[in-house]
Amino acid sequence: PATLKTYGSRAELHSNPTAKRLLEIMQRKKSNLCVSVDVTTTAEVLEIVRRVGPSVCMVKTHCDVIDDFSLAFADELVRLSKELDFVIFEDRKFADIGNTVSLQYSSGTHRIASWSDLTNAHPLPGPGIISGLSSVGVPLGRALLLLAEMSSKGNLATGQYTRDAMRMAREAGREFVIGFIAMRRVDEDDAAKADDWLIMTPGVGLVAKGDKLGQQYRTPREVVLESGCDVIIVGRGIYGIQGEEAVRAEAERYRVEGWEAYEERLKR
Ligand code: S5P
Repeated sequence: PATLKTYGSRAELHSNPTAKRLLEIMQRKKSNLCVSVDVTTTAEVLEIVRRVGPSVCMVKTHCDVIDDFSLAFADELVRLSKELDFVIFEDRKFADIGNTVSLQYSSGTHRIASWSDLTNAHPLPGPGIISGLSSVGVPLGRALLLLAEMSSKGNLATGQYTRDAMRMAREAGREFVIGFIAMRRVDEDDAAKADDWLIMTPGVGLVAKGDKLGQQYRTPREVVLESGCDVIIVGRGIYGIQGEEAVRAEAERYRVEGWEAYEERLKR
């Protein structure tokens, strides 16, 4: 199963260039940490990225919450992703018909496909959402995650919905869809067939157990060791810490926690 293979060796199981690059970065930097930079100015985003960049394999954005978003900002983020060696994940959560999402992905103010290596989509609208996004993303070497589960209290992505999300990914093939947002290893059936999916997991915190709006947190150890997930996604637990030096130190603390949980998992 994927949980017993190294990140580096799993790179060979992927043909998608973003999946390969991400797994190689994880191995090289000893990091399964993605920092979610959910702040509202380009200056703050770049400042946080410069601080946490050396500790992460991936930076996750919500470009639609940034007051002064521009394509020049996106260029700088891409430059930093090369300098500091990480993948960019715009957490757009597409959820419309294929034609609409292809326009939302390629065009508008944000032109997400032009700068973001990875994005995600809800499987809710059916397989057309994958076809629409892949028509834009595949020629650029981009990749997609499907939201098979969510971290928030009372969410509807459970049971048969989660299984149907998995089936949709399998049927789409592995050229563009590289894995899932999920809370646990949802791909146990596929592991037997040597199909490797990346499981990326938000709702991670070492201190808080949740927020006032339904978010639920687990520790890196619970997520990586006990639930077998590949990437931990941490937002406020890192960028919410007071003090610039403290943000850097907190990212490093989560990197070490996530990596130790992974190393322990390999020994099982
Ligand atoms: O189920 C989900 C899926 C996502 S992508 N739950 C989530 O929290 N997210 C995102 O992860 C969310 O949009 C936010 O950007 C991040 C979690 O942030 P935190 O501050 O709660 O760590």
